[in-house]
Amino acid sequence: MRLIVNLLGLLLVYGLLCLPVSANIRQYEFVIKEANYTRLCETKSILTVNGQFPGPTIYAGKGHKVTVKVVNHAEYNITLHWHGVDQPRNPWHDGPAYITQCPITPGSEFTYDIILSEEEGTMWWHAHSDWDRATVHGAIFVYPKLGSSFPFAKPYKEIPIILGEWWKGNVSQVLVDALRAGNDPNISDAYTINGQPGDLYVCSKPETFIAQIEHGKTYLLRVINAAVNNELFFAVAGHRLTVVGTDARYTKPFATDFIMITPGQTMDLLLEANRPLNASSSSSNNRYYMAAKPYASALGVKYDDTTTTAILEYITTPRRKMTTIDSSPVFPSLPANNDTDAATTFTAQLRSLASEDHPIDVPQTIDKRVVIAVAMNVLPCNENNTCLGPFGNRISASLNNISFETPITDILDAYDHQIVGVYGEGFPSDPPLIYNFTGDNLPRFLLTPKKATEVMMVEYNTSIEVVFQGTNQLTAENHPLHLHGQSFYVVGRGFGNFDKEKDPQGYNLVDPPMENTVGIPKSGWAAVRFRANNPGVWFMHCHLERHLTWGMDTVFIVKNGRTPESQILPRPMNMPQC
Ligand SMILES: *[C@@H]1O[C@H](CO)[C@@H](O)[C@H](O)[C@H]1NC(C)=O
Ligand SMILES: *[C@@H]1O[C@H](CO)[C@@H](O)[C@H](O)[C@H]1NC(C)=O
Ligand SMILES: *[C@@H]1O[C@H](CO)[C@@H](O)[C@H](O)[C@H]1NC(C)=O
Ligand SMILES: *[C@@H]1O[C@H](CO)[C@@H](O)[C@H](O)[C@H]1NC(C)=O
Ligand SMILES: *[C@@H]1O[C@H](CO)[C@@H](O)[C@H](O)[C@H]1NC(C)=O
Ligand SMILES: *[C@@H]1O[C@H](CO)[C@@H](O)[C@H](O)[C@H]1NC(C)=O
Ligand SMILES: *[C@@H]1O[C@H](CO)[C@@H](O)[C@H](O)[C@H]1NC(C)=O
Ligand SMILES: *[C@@H]1O[C@H](CO)[C@@H](O)[C@H](O)[C@H]1NC(C)=O
Ligand SMILES: *[C@@H]1O[C@H](CO)[C@@H](O)[C@H](O)[C@H]1NC(C)=O
Ligand SMILES: *[C@@H]1O[C@H](CO)[C@@H](O)[C@H](O)[C@H]1NC(C)=O
Ligand SMILES: [Cu+2]
Repeated sequence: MRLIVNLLGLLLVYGLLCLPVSANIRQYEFVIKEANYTRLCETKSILTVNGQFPGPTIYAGKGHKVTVKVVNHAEYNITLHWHGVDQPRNPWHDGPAYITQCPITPGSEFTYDIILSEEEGTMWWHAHSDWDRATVHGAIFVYPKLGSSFPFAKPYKEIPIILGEWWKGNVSQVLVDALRAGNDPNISDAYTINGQPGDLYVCSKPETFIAQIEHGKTYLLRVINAAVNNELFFAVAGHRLTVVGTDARYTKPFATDFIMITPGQTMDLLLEANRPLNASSSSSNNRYYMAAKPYASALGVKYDDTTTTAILEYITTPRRKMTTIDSSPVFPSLPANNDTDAATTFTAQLRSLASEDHPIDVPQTIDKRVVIAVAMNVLPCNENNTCLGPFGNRISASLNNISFETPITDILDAYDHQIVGVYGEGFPSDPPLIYNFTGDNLPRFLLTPKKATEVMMVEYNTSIEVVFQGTNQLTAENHPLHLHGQSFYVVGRGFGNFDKEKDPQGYNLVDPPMENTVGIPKSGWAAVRFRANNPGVWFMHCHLERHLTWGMDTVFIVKNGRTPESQILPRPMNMPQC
């Protein structure tokens, strides 16, 4: 049962912590359409699902199947991706445009099968075409199977916290302009919590998101970073948070005053409503700000340095009439925007729950190690750019010195039909050039990547380790690398250059966190392990949208195994055509 209360324009959304129905297949219809939204004193038309921003939440039980019929009533090509859902053997419905499908063109429709397996907790869905995901996104909540329960006391209610980014201008145009100029895209004008910028922005106060809570109860905050280009710190004034899950996997609980969350990640947090209640006072004394602001790791790159807020409000009895906020609620303390130590210390605490009911299976040995240098680059201009980028070039980005070129027909179809010429199988297993990746003053000749569409072929059931090596080329930055089709164990992270003799000795092979998006530390590296037992065509990319656009992407094709159960499902009849 879901309760939606619209009280004096203050929207409260709580899902009760059980599923409305126990049916194993749930069906949704998502209509892509433009809708007018007013934020920061200006009204503009944005792309939405069913007119909602953020879009509708998908509720499911562990292991269930969900279908979403997408009807495109907009004037844009679009695709949707179910972020964090492994989609066993089902790359057909994974979503990235020109990787696993051709776009859903205006006026047409496509039904996605979302096959859930091991995921339990919070995920999300978003558009995976151009920058449409700025406004086309929503939550996916996956509940324990009937008869099982959370690995912690059942929270009283849950509160979705969807962190987003808002541009006053047309986001599609921001992308077009950035590609034309060859320079950094316009920064956003606000961050949002559940679609609302909050009290610190002009014209936003009356619609700030307010979650009403009862003293003595425990709440589950399901936090999703759906921002386009920014990692974020998030905290709640007056309350410590207990992290219990990330990326739809449970973690060993730990208490923290703030979190750092990269685009693409989710975090499940318990909040105990344990502040003393001031029943005699005006409501402001029983209100606490929740706030998010950027963790901006790149030096010299312009970013939106504003702060979004929402409010936790204790319900007093007798219930007070809600009026506009008369005085400021307590504000949380958040790390400085450039506080890499704070980001690192927080992230280092994440560990898998690894309990009897939630076992893990970290590959103890590996068949193959792939090292991927993650770099910012520049390319010479062509007639389509005006060269406003560094050194009179245009900005680009790469993995192992290949700046991914998106094909005009999808890779999965080409793989399935053995069409040659769409992609090559030459994505290198190691950086083509070994240099001091995290050195200062790197020579300029390193900066130019190759533009190509190269994938990495992976034998079925390979135990694979991927080491992402951050580089200082152009700008050092924390890059959230996201893999489709499987989650991975983050076995190690560190600063400087990865040392293949020394660093593996420090790996956590006991209870590393399982994630689908890992932040590669600025001027550092991260090592992940997984068993490649999900055959398919799986996109891997930085989840900062501008880096994805510039080519910080590649594709892993996991080959079929020998048995029918280890092979890609047959191609659905209704795939969109290019
Ligand atoms: C948005 O508002 C403009 C101006 O009032 C109007 O022309 C347009 O039809 C509206 N769009 C939608 C989708 O309602
Ligand atoms: C980008 O920012 C510039 C400078 O603020 C502004 O003039 C321009 O309209 C913006 N572009 C878009 C598409 O919003
Ligand atoms: C936004 O910009 C895109 C790309 O230029 C354009 O196709 C679209 O019509 C614009 N949308 C609105 C609502 O102005
Ligand atoms: C309760 O609120 C009143 C009125 O705002 C204030 O004077 C008092 O200090 C508050 N008490 C506590 C314990 O915060
Ligand atoms: C962060 O920024 C502050 C203020 O600009 C500066 O003083 C400080 O040195 C910076 N810290 C780091 C770690 O870069
Ligand atoms: C410039 O853009 C046009 C239209 O998209 C395209 O046909 C052409 O190949 C582009 N030129 C280069 C050098 O990429
Ligand atoms: C790489 O560069 C860093 C930063 O300048 C320096 O501290 C380190 O010694 C260099 N490593 C090697 C192997 O040259
Ligand atoms: C990337 O490839 C280009 C073109 O082959 C080369 O000029 C450049 O030095 C390479 N850079 C690195 C870091 O491998
Ligand atoms: C995958 O590899 C593991 C470890 O080598 C092995 O136990 C398992 O049987 C393999 N599975 C398949 C389907 O080949
Ligand atoms: C939309 O997708 C179709 C099919 O791939 C393609 O032919 C068309 O050029 C695309 N339109 C735009 C505006 O990208
Ligand atoms: Cu990146």
